[in-house]
Amino acid sequence: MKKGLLLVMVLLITFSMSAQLFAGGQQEAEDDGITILFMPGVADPFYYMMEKGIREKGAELGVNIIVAEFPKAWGPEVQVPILEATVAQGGIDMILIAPTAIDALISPLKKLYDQGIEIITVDTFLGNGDYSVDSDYSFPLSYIGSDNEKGGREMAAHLAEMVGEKGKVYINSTNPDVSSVMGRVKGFKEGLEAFPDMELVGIDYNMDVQQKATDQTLGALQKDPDIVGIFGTNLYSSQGAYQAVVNAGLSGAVKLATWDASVDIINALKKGQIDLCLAQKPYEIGSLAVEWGYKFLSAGTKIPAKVIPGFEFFNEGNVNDPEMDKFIYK
Ligand code: T6T
Repeated sequence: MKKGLLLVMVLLITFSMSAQLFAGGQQEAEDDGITILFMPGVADPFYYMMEKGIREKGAELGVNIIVAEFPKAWGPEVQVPILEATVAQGGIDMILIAPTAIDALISPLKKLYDQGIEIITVDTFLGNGDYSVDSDYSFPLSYIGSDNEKGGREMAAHLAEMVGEKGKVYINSTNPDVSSVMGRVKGFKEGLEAFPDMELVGIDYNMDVQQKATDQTLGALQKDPDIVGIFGTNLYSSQGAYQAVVNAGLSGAVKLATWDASVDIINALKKGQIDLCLAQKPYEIGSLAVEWGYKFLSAGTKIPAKVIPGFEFFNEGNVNDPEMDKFIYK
């Protein structure tokens, strides 16, 4: 009887110890008093992926993460009021923000910086993005995001190859004053210079409205029916341009080089209706931003002025490769 009781007690203790250990493994690190705010550019799958990276790294490091309301449209007039209202609630040590313009965000962010809040810009930057040289926009600690010019150059080379290095091409972009898409357009134009038989016939700005991108691309195809290739510089530009090419019955005939790996774009690539897609690494951008922010706030570690995760290209050869799945924005 006594032996039996002892056995039950041993079993109970073992069970409770392993339950505690298991729970410990699942637990997030303890909150150490650092609060970081994420201010996205707009409500889209790219920034949802970034939010995921931010939240998961925050949980791992014990950083308190606040995510501002996702702006429903792109632009400083929507983003700044959300930013200011969220910061006014207090307690923020650092802001990770995708500024929706290179110039209009300088003054609102400087005001917050002067109140003692550190800034890292993610995905987009202020001014020319060089925070290592003293200027009125060099107060952020770092830019963490893609090398958009490099991506644009590589995009041009791939598109040139797809169209036999000759013919007319068209760009659909979002804004003329947003660093990310500006860089992509600049790089693309530079990349085209290597192909003397290729001509850029136009560029339109859709202000991040997909239907506008469709209408503009249809207009460009009517004006220049011999366009052979189109570059969409972000998710909505790409999805809009894709829709235009489908509506015009030109799938396959006009090559589509797209930026941002949304599920819709990857599905279109699988169907052979899109030819190329550059996938950025938003999860990694978010995760790195929290990691560097934490190191700076907790130990004063200097953050490199630029932190650049790479990107990946989806094409018909690798789009069904399970290894590529993790680069789709889900
Ligand atoms: O392309 C991304 C981002 O990099 C850009 O700055 C804005 O548009 C996206 O969020 C895609 O919609």
